[in-house]
Amino acid sequence: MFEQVIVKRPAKSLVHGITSNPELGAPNYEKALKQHDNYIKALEKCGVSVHILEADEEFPDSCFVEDVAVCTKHFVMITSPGAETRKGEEESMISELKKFYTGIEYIQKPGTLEGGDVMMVNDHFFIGLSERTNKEGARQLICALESHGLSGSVVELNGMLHLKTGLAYLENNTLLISGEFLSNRDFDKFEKIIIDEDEGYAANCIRINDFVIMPEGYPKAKKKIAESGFSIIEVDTSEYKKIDGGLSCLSLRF
Ligand code: CIR
Repeated sequence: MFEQVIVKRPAKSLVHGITSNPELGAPNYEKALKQHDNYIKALEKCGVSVHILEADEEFPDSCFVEDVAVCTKHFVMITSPGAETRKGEEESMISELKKFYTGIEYIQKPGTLEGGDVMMVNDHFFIGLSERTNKEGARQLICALESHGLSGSVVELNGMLHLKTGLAYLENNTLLISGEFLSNRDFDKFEKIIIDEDEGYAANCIRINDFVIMPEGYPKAKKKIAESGFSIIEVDTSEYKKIDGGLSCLSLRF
């Protein structure tokens, strides 16, 4: 069960967010705000308390709060973003997380780690080694997890931005999976819902209590998730997609 969720309002500087798809154009700020409102409503429908932080203009990507912390049931790890323009974004999250956690730990340089690379499956955490998360960052997180009776393992990435760009754990031993992860043996033991290449963006969903929140506009993925017995809430995230952001990136859930 998740009880608390933290989100941060998109900044006007969002239009300068990092993107691997410049051909999609810059996000429309007004539309992004409306989509954020709807995202918050969807979270509330799942029965969690949503804590809404003010926008931080200094950091264009700061609405993607998932990347700056890894929340576990015993402690929170403040990360060390690997992207140059995101370094320092984590600072403002510390005081908010202190309201909920007494155990706060920190990834130390030269370790880098972004929360989008961390997928929690019960007491185990899969950690993607990506352009943003290095071996040292992953090692520090695994050490911290083990000292709290949890565990972690690394997954080599080969082109995906983050681990959860192509994977989502929906509970009940079920994974949404796409792209390069389809052939990865690390995920053999799971029931898999395969997301087709042309709907790859829909592999980034979040299971919150009784619902799966998924992006709007992916009919094949929606059908498969519904057929597996999950109740779906759809949210339009088109403006965030333009800068490589998905549903999970927009919240911290614990
Ligand atoms: C970035 O490149 O850092 C942002 N434009 C998108 C971050 C997406 N975060 C995530 O997948 N957890």
